[in-house]
Amino acid sequence: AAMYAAASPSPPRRDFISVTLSPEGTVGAVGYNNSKAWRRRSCWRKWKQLSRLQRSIILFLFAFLTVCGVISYTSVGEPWKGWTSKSLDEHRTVSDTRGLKLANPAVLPAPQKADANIGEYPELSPQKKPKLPHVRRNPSNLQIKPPWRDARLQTQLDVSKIAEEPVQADKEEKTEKSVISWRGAVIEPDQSTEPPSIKVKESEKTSSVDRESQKEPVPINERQVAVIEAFRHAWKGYKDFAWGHDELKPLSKSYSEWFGLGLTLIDALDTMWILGLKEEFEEARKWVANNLVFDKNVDVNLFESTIRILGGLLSTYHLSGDSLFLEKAKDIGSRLMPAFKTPSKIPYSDVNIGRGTAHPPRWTSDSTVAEVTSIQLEFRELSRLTGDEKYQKAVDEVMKHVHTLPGKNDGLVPMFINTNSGQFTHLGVYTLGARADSYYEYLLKQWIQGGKTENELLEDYMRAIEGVKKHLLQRSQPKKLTFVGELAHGHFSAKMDHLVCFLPGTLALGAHNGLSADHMKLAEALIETCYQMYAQVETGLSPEIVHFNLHAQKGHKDVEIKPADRHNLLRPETVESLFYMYRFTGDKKYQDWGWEILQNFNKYTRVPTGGYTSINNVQNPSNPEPRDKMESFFLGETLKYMFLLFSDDIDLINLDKYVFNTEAHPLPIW
Ligand code: DMJ
Repeated sequence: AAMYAAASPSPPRRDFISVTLSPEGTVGAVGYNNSKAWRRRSCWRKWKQLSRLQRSIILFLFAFLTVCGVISYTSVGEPWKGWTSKSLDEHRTVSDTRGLKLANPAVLPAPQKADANIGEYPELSPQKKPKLPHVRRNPSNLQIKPPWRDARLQTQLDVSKIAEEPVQADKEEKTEKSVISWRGAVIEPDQSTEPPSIKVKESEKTSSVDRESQKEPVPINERQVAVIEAFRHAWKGYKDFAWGHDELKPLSKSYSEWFGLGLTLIDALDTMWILGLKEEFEEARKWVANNLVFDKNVDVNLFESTIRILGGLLSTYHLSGDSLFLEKAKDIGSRLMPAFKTPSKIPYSDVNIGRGTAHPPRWTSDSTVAEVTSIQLEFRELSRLTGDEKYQKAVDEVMKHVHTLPGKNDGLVPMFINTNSGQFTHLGVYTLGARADSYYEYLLKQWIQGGKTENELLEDYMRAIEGVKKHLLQRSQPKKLTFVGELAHGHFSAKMDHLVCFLPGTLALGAHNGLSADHMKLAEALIETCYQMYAQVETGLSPEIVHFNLHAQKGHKDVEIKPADRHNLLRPETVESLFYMYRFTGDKKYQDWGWEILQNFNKYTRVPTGGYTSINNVQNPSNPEPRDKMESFFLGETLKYMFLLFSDDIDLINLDKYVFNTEAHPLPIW
């Protein structure tokens, strides 16, 4: 500072040092150099005045401190260097190697900035990852090996011997790992993987099955055998009466067509893989190879065909490593793209996959919010696998648009969005049920899929859950069950769709990934409610919609059912959430509840000649009024989640490696 001051035209007052610059530009040091020389001389004089003993002590201390310094540098310096370069790498991969420009810029905060934003979400308290109660085998890679097994042999198993004892060492290893806190979220470093380059490496695309093949098969238990038996029974009906068609009509021993694309068969492919049904899988594969043709003049619903067909093909490709499924996925994926050609880029609901044209439903130019925001996992994965960014770009654009759109109520979204204006319509109605449900699910799941780097998704998710707490949560009477109602123009309705029962599972998944412990508490309360939606009903099966009693009335249960709502479509949401709850808590009551539900499906919906059917009346055990339809999600989701719920093998679709799409098709976490 003194030098700059001396160089200025009118130097300020200088009290101690005078410096001038010589014409050659060298420092003509008057006071400064003289005083330095003077200090050097006076130090030397003082050193000389010391006794020999004093000098030896000082030299010894100096040598000792030098040695200590060198030792501590080698032990502390290396990890520090590693940590620093890791965080630099993280920054680099986020901004450079993505390959595709993300709509939501991916920002993985560097560890040293961990606390920077704490306070913005005070409700997010760091939570330790729950300890896993199950036996864990060698760390596995991405895929599972086909567990081909003969289910008949498994009935002889001694179920009591099946993995129950917790593995302490492994638990400790888990909790010891350091965490990165971001806005209060605790994120395991090994989960916070770098975002993928847009095209997955060739080796990753094909070899995941081989990498798993070292694993020894885990024996299955009696309940899983019962699921396999149920699946085989359902499959028999489909095979005998509906082979290659969309849905089985088990009573009339025929089929119904929706898109004419073998919907049940495709939805069930990865379930067969997971259940180890080799013969059935091979037969279905042959049908896909020889008969599945997308070049058809047919209108399909973008959302339904994405989650069931594209999702089913992608997950089967990942589990089996068979490129046939990837080729088919690419084919259907590209045929769905015309849906995004709208003035607002919010996709139309329907696409003609043969003609390449798309349109909204006949009566409106609106699309459903859940539909346009629940196709992202699948299209993003398709981009990753093909290296073609157009799929991800299209769906990311939708999320980016919805992120900034006005009309939300504390993060809760309306149910419709206009494809011309891009604005929400029918404002003022908020639900976690039909038409909005999977918007919330996919916020969290995209965040997980992308390696927990896309902050806007997490922000929208956290805000929405706060919105749920603020506007939609109530307690019923007499059991004080916590439920999620609806809000219509400021009026609360105690109505809850069975569809909402995806929420406990999603909340638990968020908590497992480091979000607030409150979310887990809410998940526990809500799954109890979802179970009661079955347990309080005469058949032990939930209706499509329930109304909760807000006031205690003699002789009334918590759950009331309106005549128009008492059907059951074999839906998966409660079983899905039971699966997550069991995985994350190890509490066997969740398995027991699922077991009750399976038995009631068998009692009231099983058709003796093959297949299961939706029913019209869950309140009439003597005549539940079969509807004569087996939805594809019964095989795609309900039975798959049942099988996983009864499993103690956390590597059977490891939730730190896979994220399920909304149709229960597991896709890899990048
Ligand atoms: C499935 O197609 C999906 O789970 C979707 O998200 C909601 N509806 C059905 C199952 O109930």
